[in-house]
Amino acid sequence: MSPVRLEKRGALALIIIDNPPVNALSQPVREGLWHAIVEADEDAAVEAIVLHGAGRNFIAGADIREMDQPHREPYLYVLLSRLEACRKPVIAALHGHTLGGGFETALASHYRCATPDVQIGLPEVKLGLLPGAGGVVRLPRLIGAKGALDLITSGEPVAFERACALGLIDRALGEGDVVEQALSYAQELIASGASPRRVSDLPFPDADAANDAFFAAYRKGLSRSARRLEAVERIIQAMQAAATLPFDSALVRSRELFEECRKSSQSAALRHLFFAERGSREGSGAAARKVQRVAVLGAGTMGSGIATSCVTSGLEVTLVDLEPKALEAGVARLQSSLDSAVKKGRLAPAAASEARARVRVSTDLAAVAGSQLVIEAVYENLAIKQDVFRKLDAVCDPGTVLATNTSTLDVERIASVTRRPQDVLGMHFFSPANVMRLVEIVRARATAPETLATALAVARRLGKIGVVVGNCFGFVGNRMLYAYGRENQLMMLEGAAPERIDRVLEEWGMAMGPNAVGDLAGLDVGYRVRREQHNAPRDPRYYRVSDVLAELGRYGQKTGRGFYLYTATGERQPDPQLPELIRAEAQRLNVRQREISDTEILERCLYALVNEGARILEEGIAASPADIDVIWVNGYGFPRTRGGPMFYADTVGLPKVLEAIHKYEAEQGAQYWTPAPLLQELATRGASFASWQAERERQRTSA
Ligand code: 3H9
Repeated sequence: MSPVRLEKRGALALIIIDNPPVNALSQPVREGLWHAIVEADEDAAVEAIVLHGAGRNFIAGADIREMDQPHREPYLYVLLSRLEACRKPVIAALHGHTLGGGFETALASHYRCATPDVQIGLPEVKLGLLPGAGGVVRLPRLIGAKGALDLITSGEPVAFERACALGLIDRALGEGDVVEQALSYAQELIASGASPRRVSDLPFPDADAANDAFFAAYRKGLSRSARRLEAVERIIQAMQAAATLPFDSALVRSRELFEECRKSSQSAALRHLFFAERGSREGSGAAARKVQRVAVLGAGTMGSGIATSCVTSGLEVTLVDLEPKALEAGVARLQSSLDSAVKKGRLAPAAASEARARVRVSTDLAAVAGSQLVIEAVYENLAIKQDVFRKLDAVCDPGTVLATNTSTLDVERIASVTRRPQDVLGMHFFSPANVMRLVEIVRARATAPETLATALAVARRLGKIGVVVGNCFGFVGNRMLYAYGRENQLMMLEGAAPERIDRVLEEWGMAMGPNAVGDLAGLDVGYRVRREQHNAPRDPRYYRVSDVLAELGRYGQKTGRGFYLYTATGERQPDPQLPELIRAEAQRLNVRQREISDTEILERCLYALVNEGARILEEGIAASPADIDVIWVNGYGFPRTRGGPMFYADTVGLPKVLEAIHKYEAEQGAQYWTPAPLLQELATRGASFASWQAERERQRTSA
C-alpha cells in the first residue's frame, strides 16, 4: 500500500503522507506524492491542495537510510518543482518536526500554515550535507541570504514564534487539529481568489549586496568547528550560485553540490553516527521502572553536575553529602550552573526556578530513602564506595536502582557487598555532567535487565546517550583512553613535545590534545587512579611523564602549570623547562630520544585506540563497533566527521591499520603492539568492523 493517500474533501484535495515513524521522504513516498500531486492538479473539480503529514510531525526530511544506495526516481528536487508548478494553490499544513526535505517541501508549496508545536529547520549540515531539494535556492528568497545561511549552516531548527517572525509561515494556526484548521485556511484562500504563489518567482533579495565581499566576510566569521565541515563551504557556494544564477541553474548547481557532499567521507561518518547514536539507546527489551525521585550521593563536581542535569530534566533530587561544607559548595555549583544556563538562553527563568524547587539537600545518608534511583558519586576508592553501598542497601526500598558513578572501579565488587546485586550497575557520567551527553551504563554479572532498562530510560530523560558496556577496568571509554594516553606518554619520553602531540591531534580533529585534557582534568586525578590500578603494566615508562609532573605538584590548570603554563586568563603556553625535565627522565629510564613524525604521532595514538577497541569487541565489553564510536565521539572529543575510532579504521582499511600495527610491534615491542586477534582476522579476510557487525546481526536474527 502506498504511504501517500489522496482524499477529496469537496473542492479540496487532501494529500496525506503516512510513513511512520517520521514521514521520511523514502522512494515510495516520493512516488506516491508524484501520483497524488499530478492527479489533484489535473482534476478540474479540485480548487486547492493541502499537504499533511500523519502522526506526530509533517515530514522529518529525506530518508537517510537511502543515501548509501543508488538513487531512485523521482528525485526530490524534481518532485518539488512539479509541486511548485501546480496550477492551483498548494497549502502545506505544518506541525511537529518539519525538517530538511520536509521543510523544502513546504518551501515549494504556495502557502504555509503551522500549529504552535512546529519545529522548522534544515539540519542537513549535521549529516555533512546541504539541502539538496531547493532549500538553498528558495529560502533566501523568503528571508535573505544572511538569514538563510545562518539557518542552514547551523542546522538548528526554529520554533513557531521565530518561524512566524522570520516570515516562514503565512498563517499561524492554533492548538488542535492541524488538518481541520488547514482545510479551513484553504477554503478561505479559495474564497479570496488566491492563486499559486511560487517562491521561485521571487527575485533573490538584495542581490547586489550578496556579492563576493559578503560571502568572503561570511566565511571569515565562521567558527573553527564550522570551518572544518566541508558541507559548510559547499552551502556557501550553493548560496553564491543562488545569488548569481537564474533559479533553475542554481537549483541544478545546488543538487551537484549536494551529491558531492553525499559522497564525502565526512557525510558518511556523520550518517553513521546518526544511526549509531539511536541504535545504542536501544534497551534490554525489559520494562524500565518508574523514576521521578533521584538521590545523588556526593556533592563534588560530578555529583552536583549530575544533580543539575536531573533537576533541569524535571526529576526531583535529594543531594546528600556528609560534609556540610562540601554540600554547600555543591549546591552553589548547581545554582550557578542554572544561572549560567538562563544567561545563555538555554533555560527559561521560570524553568530554572522550578528546577531549584525540585532540589532537597541533606548531610544524612538516610535521606536517600524513598528515592527510586540513587547515583553514588563519592571519592574514587573501592573501599569507600563499598562502604557506601552497604549503607545504601540498608536504607533503600526494595527495587531502588543503585548506580555507582565510578570511572574505572570494579562494579562487580561494589554490587557484591549488597543483598541486591540485581539492582546495582554503573552509570559513568562525563565531566561536566550537566553538559556532556554520554553515560556509560555498566552491566555487572547480576544486573537485571529492568535495572539496565531503567538506567537507559533515565539517561534518555536527561537528554543523554546511554551506552551499555561490560565491566572491566575503565569499561570502554577509559580503557581505550589508557591505550591512547600510553602512546602519548611514551612519545613524550621519546622526544615529542607535549604541545606538538596536542597540535597534531587537534589539527586532525580531536577537540583537545591529550596533554591539554590532562591539565584540564588534573594530573593528580590520573595519578591517584593509577595507584589503584591493579592491572597496570609493569613498565617504568608507563605514564611516567604525567607522574613526574604530579609528583612535582604540577597538577595542570588548577595549579597554573602542568604540561603547559597557564596565564591569568587561562591561556596555555608551552613551558620552556619541560623538555629538560622530560629528557632527564628519559635518560634515567634509558629511553633514546629521536625525531618523531606527525604520521607516527597520529598512528600510534589512533591505532592504539583501534587495537584496544578490537579487544573490547572480542571480549564482549562493547556490544558493537558503533557503540565504541558513540562513546568516543560523545565522551572524548573524537571528531564527529571521522565517525569514531572503529569507523575511522574501516575508512582507512583494516589491512593498512594492521600493517602499521605490525610495524610498531617490530619497533616498539609486543607488549603494547600485538595485534588484537579480531583485527588480524578481519584484516586478513578483507572484512571491516561494520561488515563483521552486519554479519553478527544477520546471524542473530536468523537464529
Ligand atoms: C535531507 O532531508 C536531505 C534533503 O535536503 C535533500 C534530499 C535530496 N530518515 O530520532 P528518533 C528514524 S537529510 C530515516 O529516535 P525522536 C530514526 O533512525 C534529512 N530514518 O526520534 C529512528 O529509527 P529507529 C534531514 C529516520 O522523536 C526513528 O526514526 N533531516 C529519519 O527523538 C525515530 O527517530 C534530519 O536530519 C530520516 N530522516 O526525533 C532529521 N529521521 O526507531 C533527522 C528519523 O529504528 N531526524 N529516523 O531507531 C531527527 O532529527 C529526529 O529523528 C527527529 C525525531 C527530531 C525527527
